[in-house]
Amino acid sequence: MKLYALLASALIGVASISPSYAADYKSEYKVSTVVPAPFPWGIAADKWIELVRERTDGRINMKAYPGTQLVAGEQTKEFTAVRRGAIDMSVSSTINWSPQIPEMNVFALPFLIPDYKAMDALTGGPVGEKIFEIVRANGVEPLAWAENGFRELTNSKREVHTPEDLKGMKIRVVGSPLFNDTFTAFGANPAQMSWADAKPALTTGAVDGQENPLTIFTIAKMHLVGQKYVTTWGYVADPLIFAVSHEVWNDFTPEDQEIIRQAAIEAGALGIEIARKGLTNGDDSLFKELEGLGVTVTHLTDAERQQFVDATRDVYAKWTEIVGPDLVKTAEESVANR
Ligand code: X2X
Repeated sequence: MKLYALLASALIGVASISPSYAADYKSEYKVSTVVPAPFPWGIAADKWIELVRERTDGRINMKAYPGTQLVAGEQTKEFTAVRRGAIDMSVSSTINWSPQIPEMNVFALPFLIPDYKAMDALTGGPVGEKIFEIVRANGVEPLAWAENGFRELTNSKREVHTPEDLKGMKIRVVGSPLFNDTFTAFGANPAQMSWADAKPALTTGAVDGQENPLTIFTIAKMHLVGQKYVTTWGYVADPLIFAVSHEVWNDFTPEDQEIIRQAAIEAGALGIEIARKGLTNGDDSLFKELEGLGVTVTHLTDAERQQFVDATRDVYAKWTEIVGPDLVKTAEESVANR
């Protein structure tokens, strides 16, 4: 009798709380990324998934779909798919969303961001807020920032110290046409292609080089596809955004929304920490690792770097108009006051 009573009250309990969740929840939420763990990007996505699972006792089941496979590898079409609800959730590069959201090109304005402190000042300040507002107005809920990193130049041909060294080199780029403009201004020959096509193109020599954070270089073992030269120039930075399509976001209870948001913030902090490991705070182990792989790492002198900066001033001016002069001004102020 006692057992029946217990069981009955347990069932009533379940029945009375179930309408507040579960009813409309999917059995799986698909999380799009470009690269999986052990890239810092994939680790950040996995952490998000794990924290949400733990904190909802498995009620919210997210699963990572790397390689932007949900859009057949076409990473610059990811945002449209998230907006339409064809992708539930994502951890996404601003580069890949910049073809649809011109303001996101702010992070790729050549040489706007001199260091990590400046990157933090942008994502953590009014620029980050503005970008989140725009994403939200487009039907996607932005939750937190993580990081792919500073994109450094690599190639199979020679050490690159100045634009002269880059002349005529075929360089793989991705994102909005800003990247084509920048590499054309350097005197290189840019070729736009997805990440899925990049490694084969490097392997066959269809392209000579590419630009990506050094964690991408080491984990993807780019030295094995002929990339023998790395130039650290810090020309653009690549933050990542945790996001949820409003199509599914609006189905979550406010409590679950808060769990998902908080988990993204924590996963983002971890992602940023890993993305910077070996590259900052007096820890240069990643550069040592590169040298150990037989890669020549060229750190530019200020005068050499200035030549690249000078080469891109017209591109910077042109894209300031596209990004929006007010947002660029805010960004420049955030960097100056960091
Ligand atoms: O495609 C790239 O270069 C990558 C992996 O860094 C991005 O998705 C922006």
